[in-house]
Amino acid sequence: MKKVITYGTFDLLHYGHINLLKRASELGEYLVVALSTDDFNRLKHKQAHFSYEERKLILEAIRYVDEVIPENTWEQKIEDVRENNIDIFVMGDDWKGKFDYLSDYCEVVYLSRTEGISTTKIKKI
Ligand code: C2G
Repeated sequence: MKKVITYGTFDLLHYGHINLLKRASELGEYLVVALSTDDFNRLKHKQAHFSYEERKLILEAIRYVDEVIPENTWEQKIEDVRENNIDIFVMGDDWKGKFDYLSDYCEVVYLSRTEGISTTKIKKI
């Protein structure tokens, strides 16, 4: 069973997130989402509207998502890949190149972002 992992805050969930999760899920048979905790969001200088528990509830309801785990630090990815027997790491291409170090442990795939939508834009509207 090919396992995929991706990371993010996924606040104010929108179709850009869904496009990413759908394509990520199509790369394997099982998709793990490492969801940024409220504390980690502070490290990312992000203020999510919904709490971790609320964002987790929403993500777990998505047909493409098989499991949600917490993302607490920048450094946990190698451990996550090993502990979860991950085959493919996926991120939107706004992160292109940033996680290439993971290619020693799994395949690294950057998928194109969906243009014209973002959580920031929704907040502004
Ligand atoms: N995304 C996308 N298209 C958009 C908006 C977001 O494809 N219009 C993707 C991002 O590229 C990312 C995922 O959706 O792969 C989640 O986006 P965010 O919640 O903004 O994630 P981010 O804060 O970038 O977290 O350790 C990695 C970080 O946790 C990444």
